[in-house]
Order: sequence, then structure tokens, then C-alpha cells
Amino acid sequence: MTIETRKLDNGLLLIVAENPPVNAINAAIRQGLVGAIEQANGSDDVVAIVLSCKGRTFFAGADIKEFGNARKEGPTLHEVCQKIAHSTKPVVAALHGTVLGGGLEIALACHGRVAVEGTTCGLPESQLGLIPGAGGTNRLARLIGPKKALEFVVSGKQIGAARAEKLGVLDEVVAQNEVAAAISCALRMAQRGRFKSWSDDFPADFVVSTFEDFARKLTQKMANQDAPAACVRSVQRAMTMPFEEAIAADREEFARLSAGNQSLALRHAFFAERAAAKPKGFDIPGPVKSISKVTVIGAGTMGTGIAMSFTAGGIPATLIDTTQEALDRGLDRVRNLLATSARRGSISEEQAEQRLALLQWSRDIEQASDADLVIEAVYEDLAIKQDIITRLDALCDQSALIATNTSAIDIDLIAKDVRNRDRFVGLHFFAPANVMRLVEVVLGKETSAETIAASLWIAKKIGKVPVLSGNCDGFIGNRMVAKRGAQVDRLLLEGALPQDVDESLKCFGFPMGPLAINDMSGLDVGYAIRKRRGTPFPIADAVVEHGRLGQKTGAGYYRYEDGNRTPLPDPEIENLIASVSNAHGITRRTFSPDEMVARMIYPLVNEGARILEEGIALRASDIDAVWLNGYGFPRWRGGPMFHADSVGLSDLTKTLRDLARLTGDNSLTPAPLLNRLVADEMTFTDLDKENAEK
Ligand code: T1G
Repeated sequence: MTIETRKLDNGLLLIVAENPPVNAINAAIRQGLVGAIEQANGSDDVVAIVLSCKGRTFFAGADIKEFGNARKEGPTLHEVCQKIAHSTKPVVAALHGTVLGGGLEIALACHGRVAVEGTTCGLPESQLGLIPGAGGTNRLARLIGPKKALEFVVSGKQIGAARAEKLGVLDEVVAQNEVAAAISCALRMAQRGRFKSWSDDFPADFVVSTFEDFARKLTQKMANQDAPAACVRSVQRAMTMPFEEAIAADREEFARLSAGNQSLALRHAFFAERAAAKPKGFDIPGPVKSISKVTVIGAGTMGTGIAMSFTAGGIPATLIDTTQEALDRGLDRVRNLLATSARRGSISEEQAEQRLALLQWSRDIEQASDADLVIEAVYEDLAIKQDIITRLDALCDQSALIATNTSAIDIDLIAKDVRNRDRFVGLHFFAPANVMRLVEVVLGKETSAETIAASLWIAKKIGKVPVLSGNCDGFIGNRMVAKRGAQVDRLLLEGALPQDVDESLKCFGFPMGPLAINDMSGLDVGYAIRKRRGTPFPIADAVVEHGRLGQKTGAGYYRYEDGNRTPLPDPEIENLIASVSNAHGITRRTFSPDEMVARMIYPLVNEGARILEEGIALRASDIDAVWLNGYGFPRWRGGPMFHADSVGLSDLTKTLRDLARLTGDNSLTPAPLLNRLVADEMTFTDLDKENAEK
């Protein structure tokens, strides 16, 4: 970590900071910046200052690892920003890379901001359960107005340089050499003798009631979360209180949030996703195999979604299917999805065209012969998959990776006739594959360390969250979701109604309830799997046997009118459920939402503990990464294992024991690992730390 200062002949002091890999702002950086500004202000032959960073990006934010430390060393980031804002010499920031959080706050405290094309800016603190803690909200609201500032801070999203310039966040965007442009800008400011500092003048047109209405609409879907509401208060303070008072209130709010469970959970999620992408415990010899050409076999919904994920990461992909009709349907699907994304503004029209151009279509499997990675995404049938994988093994270059996208079939069975099994791996994408970030990287008996490293690398490169999984029925996520499904069916059998069950998990924070999701994907899929496994669900089986397959038949656990996809409670299903309860001799009762949530979430945790015991997952935080990115687990609760730590493993295991006794379902008996952690007064986070140190 370094802060260099270089005084140029023209009186410009160039400050260059470096703290790989992303120039996170830690105590040493804060100390160094204050010293450099003081040095410049105290030196008569310095007329202006430029602040820049080496490496891949300008400061990407405060060092998240520092949060939670009781005592932070050195000046606060707010003090650094104040030192810059009140400098007697103009300070201009030269920006590149991802200028985020505290990095953007530092830039906003400067008197000018010059960025190179390709730079992005953002205040992602709300995604960590926080608010900008060093005056960022205040300075931004004064710069671009309260409404735009609130959208920026609440969303936590990054915006591109052109948009940032248009908004007024950046003063100039150059094609190259932002440092030279920033130097010219700073010298011009010095010559003019005046440069902007922050004053207490408020926009005359700020009307609290209008702003509050706007804020209510913007944050209505985040009612359970603390940070968005805190962002609203912060922007309102910026518009109604003197700067220093507003900042002081921000810092109090920041301290409260950073100590709160939601921020702890969101920071856990941040590091969990990065840890999962690391192949802990595998000796990876040499550089990771680079992958620059991908082929996907099967142009159906999954196959096209997978291919789109690669083209979104700039990697060409070829989709192969047996009939022209299948290819044409696939192409139509891709065109529609890209057009929708462009219409929504999540990508530009140009990006949509570029991604489409990166896709090739063919009916000839020989086209896969020069791919670096081939993924089969054909019908979920063992024989069909075995045939495709065996043909690919014979066809593809020996260095190519061959992957199956199966969601439940034993991947060693699929590869049983493959000669070169060290390059064979499961890459389980989640529907819709072009949107969902999770990829379970499933290891076969002979999958090599190189294949693992390349799989993790390519998944991260295309913006996915890869998680290593052992090869078992359902891998990590689906194996756990089956346990929740069993409890959902029992709740219905014992007295709950579909809308009660779904509402309880939606209030917990899931975007949709499990029964509405099942209706959407089709109830016959699960029915077939249960028949294959011999694990009947009384209610779910009765629903299918009554011809109610979900949205596709207009009725499942809910009814659907006139092709509308909105789930509507249905008296018919309530009568059917009651008749099945009666046939099982069960007297129906009501449940509180909390009881239903515990009945559905705790068995997830118990199965997660078993998955850890068996080594199917490397870390408890990996299981959290699976649920946060594949199943909509509310991010501000950190995932099932982090949530279990928050509930307290002792209480959780007691509830599981009671449930096992109540229902006679022995699978609810606490896993040995859970009992061990309770006995040792450890949490899952403690377990991960203990394992990481081995
Ligand atoms: N603090 C500490 N470590 C960080 C970090 C940060 N802010 N950002 C990244 N890392 C580590 C990360 O853990 C990984 O480590 C490595 O850098 C590469 O990251 C006061 C309070 C910048 C877009 O939220 O969004 O400022 O695994 O794998 O995919 O108001 O990292 O190699 O050991 O993600 O190229 C606000 C968070 C903080 C930005 C790069 N800033 N970072 O993505 O690499 S709060 C953020 C990111 C704040 C102020 C508030 C991304 C990235 P390791 P990576 P990437």
C-alpha cells in the first residue's frame, strides 16, 4: 500500500495511491491522503493537486474488512473528505475503473472530477446495509438534486461515465489519459483563482412532502430493509440541515447500521460469494485454462439462457440442436429476451446487437470440435445425456472441458463411457440462466483440479457466482429445497392453505412463495421425481392427480384466469386439501407465520449441515451463496446458514427436535454437526473460519 506524491514543474502536485487489488481505502490510505493534502497546502510552490490511483481502479470504496473493528485507526474518511474539500489549492480527481462508495465520496469532495471512458461510478453502500458514511449523499444531492441522488443511493447501482457526466457527477470524460486531463483542469482552476467548495445553500424548490412521496414509491418494495429508509433520511437531511449537522447525523446512522444484523448479513454475502469462487484445498498447477469459445448443445430455454450468459461476458457461443425449428425457436427466444433487456434499459441496443452477433447456430455437432468448453443442456434424460457426452468426448479436442447442465442426475453416471473424465464437470445453471447468477460447479469422481479452476474462473468471468458441489442427488440447492418441499406439504396437510404458506415466506423476504413457484414451473416435474425416488407428498401428489399442473393448466395450488399469471386463492384446492387431510385422519389447525417459517427454513439448515458433514459443500458460506443467488433467499438475512447463526443454533436445534417428535419425521432430527456446534458453542461462521485456517 503506498501514497506517492510527485511535484511537477508547473506547480501541480500529483498524488498517486495504490492498495491492490481494488485500492480499498484503509487507515493507511486515509492517513496518507491527509498528509499529502496538508503537504500541498503548506507548500508555496504547489498551485494545484490531482488525486489518482494506480492499478485497475480509482478507490473502489472503504475497506469492508475494517468494518466492525471496534476502533478504526487514523482519520475518518469524512475527515479526509473535509481536508480535500477545504484545501486552499484546487483538488481534481483523475478517475478510472469502478469508483465506488468511499472512492466516489472522495471524488465528490474534490473540486473537479475527470474520468476516462469506461469508468463507472456508484454508491453501493445500501447493498451492504449501510448509507454513504463520509458525506457522499450530501454532496451528491447538492450536485445532482435530491431525487436523482436518492435513486442513485437507494439502488446502489453503478452508472457509466457518459451518464455520470450528463448527471453532473463528472466534469469531463476523456478517451484516454485522464491524469493529464485532470492536471489541465486543476491548473485552469488555480489560474481562475476560484474553485467550488461546499456551501449550505439549499435548492429553493425542495418540497419535503413531494420528496417523501417520491421516496415512498422508490422504497416500497424494500420495506423490510433498514438501509433504503436510512438513505431517504440522509438525502432529506442534505436538503434541510446545515452540512456539518447533516453529516454528523449520517455518521450516527452509519454506526447504527454497520452494527446491525442486516449489514452484517450483507457483508457476509459479499465475502461468501468471493470465497466460493476460490478452489480451496485443490492444488491448481499452472495458469488457469483460458476459455474463449463455448458450445452449448440444446437450444431450448436452458441452452439459450446459458449461451446468452457467455455472450453477456463477451465470449462467443455456438448453439447446436437437431432441427432447424429448434434453432429458429431458440433464436426468437434470444431476440425477444435481448429486446426486452434493451427496452428496460438494462443493456443498450448496441450491446444487444453485439451479444446477438456473438451467437452462432448449427445443426452439426461437429461444430463443437474446436470449442474450449462444451455444455450439454439437452432433455433431462440419462440415456440422451450419456449419448451426447460420449460423442463429445470423442469429437472434442482433449484439452476442451466437457460439462453437463443436469439439475439432478448423477454426473458420474452421465460420464460412465467417457474416456477422458478429468475434464468432465457439472455446470448447473439456474433458470432463467441468462439472469440467475448461481452456477453449481459439480465435481465428478475424476474431475481434475485444472478443470475445477477453469470452471470457477469462467463462471466468475461471465458474472456468475460459482459454488463447488459434490455429486449427490440434488447437489446443494435442490437437495435442500426438497426438504423444504416436504415441510410445505406437511403444513398443507396439517391445516395451512397455499396462500398462508407463500405469504409467510414472502414476509420473511423471498420474492415469491414456494407454491406459486411450483405452479409456475409445473407440478408434474416434481411429481415425476417423487415417483422416481419413492417419496410421496400426499397433498402435492393429489393436486397433480386431479389434473392441476400449475399455470400451464390454469390451476395448481392456485387458479389462474384468462391466461393471467397472478395466483388466485381457489376454494377448489382448499376442499381438495381438506379431503386429503381428512383421509389421513388429521384434524386441521392454523399456524402462525413464524411457525411456518421455522418449519420451512430450519430443515434447510439441517440438510445444509448434513451437506457440510459429507463434504458436498466446502463452507457454510458456500451454501449461503447458493441460496442467495439461486433461490431468492433474502440477501439482508445472509442465507440459511447465516440466518441460523442469527437465530441461535441452540434454539434452532431444539425446535428441530420438537418438530421431529411432533411429525414423526426423523429427517428433522438435528444433524450431528449441528449438535456438535451447539455443544462447542460455535456458529457456522466459526466453523468456516476454523476450516479456513486448516
Ligand atoms: N473492501 C475490501 N475488499 C474488497 C473491497 C472492499 N471495498 N472490494 C473488493 N474487495 C476485494 C474482494 O473481496 C476480493 O478479494 C478482491 O477485492 C477482488 O474483488 C465509507 C462505507 C470493486 C467491482 O461496495 O463491488 O465505501 O477474494 O472479486 O469482480 O461510505 O469488488 O481476492 O481476497 O469483487 O473485479 C463500498 C465492493 C464499500 C465495492 C471489483 N464499495 N467491491 O469486482 O473483483 S463501503 C463497495 C466490488 C464504503 C463509505 C462506505 C467489487 C469490484 P479476494 P472482486 P471484481
